Amino acid sequence: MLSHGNVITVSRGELLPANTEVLDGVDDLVELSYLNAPSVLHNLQYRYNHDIIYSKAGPVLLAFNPFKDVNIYGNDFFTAYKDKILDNPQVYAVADGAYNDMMKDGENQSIIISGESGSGKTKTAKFAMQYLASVGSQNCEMKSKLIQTSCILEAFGNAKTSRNCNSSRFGKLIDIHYNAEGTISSACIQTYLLEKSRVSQLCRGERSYHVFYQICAGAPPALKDMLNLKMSSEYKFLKQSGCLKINGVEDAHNFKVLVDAFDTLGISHQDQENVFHLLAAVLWLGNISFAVIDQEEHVELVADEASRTAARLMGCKIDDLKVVLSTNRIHNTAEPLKMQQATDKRDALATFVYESLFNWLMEEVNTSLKGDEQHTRHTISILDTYGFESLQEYELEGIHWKKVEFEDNQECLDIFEKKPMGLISILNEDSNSSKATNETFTENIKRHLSYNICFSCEKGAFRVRHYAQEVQYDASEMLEQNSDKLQFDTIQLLSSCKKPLNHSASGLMNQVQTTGQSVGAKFMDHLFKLIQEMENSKQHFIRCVKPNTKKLPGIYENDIVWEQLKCSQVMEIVQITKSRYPLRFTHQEFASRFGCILSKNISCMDPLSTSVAILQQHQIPPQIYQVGFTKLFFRGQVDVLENLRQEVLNGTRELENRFLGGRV
Ligand code: AOV
Ligand code: MG
Repeated sequence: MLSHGNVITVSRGELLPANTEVLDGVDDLVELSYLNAPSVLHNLQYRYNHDIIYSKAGPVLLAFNPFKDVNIYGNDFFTAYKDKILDNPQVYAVADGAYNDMMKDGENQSIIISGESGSGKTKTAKFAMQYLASVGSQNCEMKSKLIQTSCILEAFGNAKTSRNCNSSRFGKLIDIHYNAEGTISSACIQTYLLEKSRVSQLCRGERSYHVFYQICAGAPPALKDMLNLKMSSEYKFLKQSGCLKINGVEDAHNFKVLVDAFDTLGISHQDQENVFHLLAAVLWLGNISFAVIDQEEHVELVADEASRTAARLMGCKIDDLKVVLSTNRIHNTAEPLKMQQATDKRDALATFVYESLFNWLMEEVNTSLKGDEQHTRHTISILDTYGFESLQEYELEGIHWKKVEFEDNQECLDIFEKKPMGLISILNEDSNSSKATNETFTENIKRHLSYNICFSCEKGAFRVRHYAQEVQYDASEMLEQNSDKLQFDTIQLLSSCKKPLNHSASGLMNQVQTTGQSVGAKFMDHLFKLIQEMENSKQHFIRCVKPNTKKLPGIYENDIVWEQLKCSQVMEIVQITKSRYPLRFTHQEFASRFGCILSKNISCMDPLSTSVAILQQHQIPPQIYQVGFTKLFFRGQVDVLENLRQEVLNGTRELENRFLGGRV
């Protein structure tokens, strides 16, 4: 009979054993006697229906997105986890575990958060950060700075997508440094892979970065005047998707919150003004238009409000902007452009302006978080990746507990660094070649790296087995990331503009001229170091799960959940954990749990003797358990005992009821 009362007939072979009801809603899936898909799903659903959004799958914390506020965060809960009054699965417990391990073992820690788009990674990262900021905060200023960074990062790096109204379009690693006493000494945020195309191109129903709508809605009149700022509906970059607002989000209010965050981080008013200038410049660049000037369809930039304002805000002459956007300079002659080329060049410029702004801001944030660096002893890092739907991203995927069978990491290092044919060299070479396409690049890396046991490649994606996990990289977008679309004349124009554009432009010139290393290769290098760094730390995994695709509370869709569990190999992890770390009870726990099924009087027996007596009386095969001094270890299941216990409890309850009934 199904739970809703329908009766169906199935053959015996199709039935899977269910766990006893006693095990309904256990904290850790490892505690389930039977580990089959329906049992696991049932357990998680049971918890979700009771608003228990966190569970353990062995060493991994599963975090279900509640899509509503659940009252389990904040000061009281912080204290309860810190003082170990609460120890059920929770992100605070993971953060606390990392902090304690760091203090105890003197080892760096990392908290790695994965999950698909909209599953709650960024929220979870924020809760972890809040905990870690509070636990080590005799330094209140650092705590509030750290907490305020989220607001800046999200304004500039998050946007509404079809899957998540506050989707991160970049990855981030937050390093929190502690001194020997366990107080925060400084912090550092590394960001990577900002989705740049979003600045100029939007899908229907999505939005660009929040900050654009915030400034349009919330800038005070004087600032609006200074920037010649209009409503968001006036800008082509923003209005193209037909979506300017997000339900329940107050862009104007969020602008004030952003300015407060800037102030808290000590970003000067002059710098804030620069930031606002460049944001408005990007919007005005998008409105620049071109007019056809001859029969060969060559175009010229129209000198109107848009181009004049954009030039003023960037700090360059309109004539220079006109030359750069209407022509390509080839050997000292200016070759006129056609419409598509000119708009592409305009969009590349706008994108670069935004990217420079983003990078500069991250530097400012980090300068502000520097604190008392020289006393840093250890670090806890929080990695918040970004969702699956994006092609640009890489994803820390799955956890392979069966550790790679080689002693050192040389094989893996070779993939990246081996010269001349490691990944970084190939990437450099191909991005400098005009003939290279995504296909030739993929072929190239396949040809040169397939020999390596840590490398596998399929359909444009390749995987590298790092020490404890496999990382998937997307080859198809890597080349694109890597090619610097900006032409030299654009870079020159930017170097005459205001801060921080001039800095980034000269940075670009230096980099290409002196190191010959392209942007993408630099990124790979960076990412690679980052992964190495995490592998040298003790890792704590959090896997976020989206219980439904409707983004609504209270809905649990079995197939959606199952897909995600499968993807992250949750069942394998639980199984391995179970076989490695069998069920454990202290004798005390075991005796008080199963004492009721012992026929002898146990009141005079110590817990160890009670445990042994229970096992013997019920003829539990000795090969499935071990008796330790303080604990009992089980390799298999104690289902027989659980069932007996249940029977006894039911019987007692019946008796009690009868007895009570008689008395009333
Ligand atoms: P993501 O980081 O995993 O997506 P978010 O952390 O942005 O997902 O979460 C998406 C939304 O789910 C949030 O804006 C909240 O409304 C809600 N949410 C998630 N976790 C919680 C929680 N613990 N309590 C309350 N609400 C929550 V992406 O960045 O798109 O991959 O690329
Ligand atoms: Mg996110």
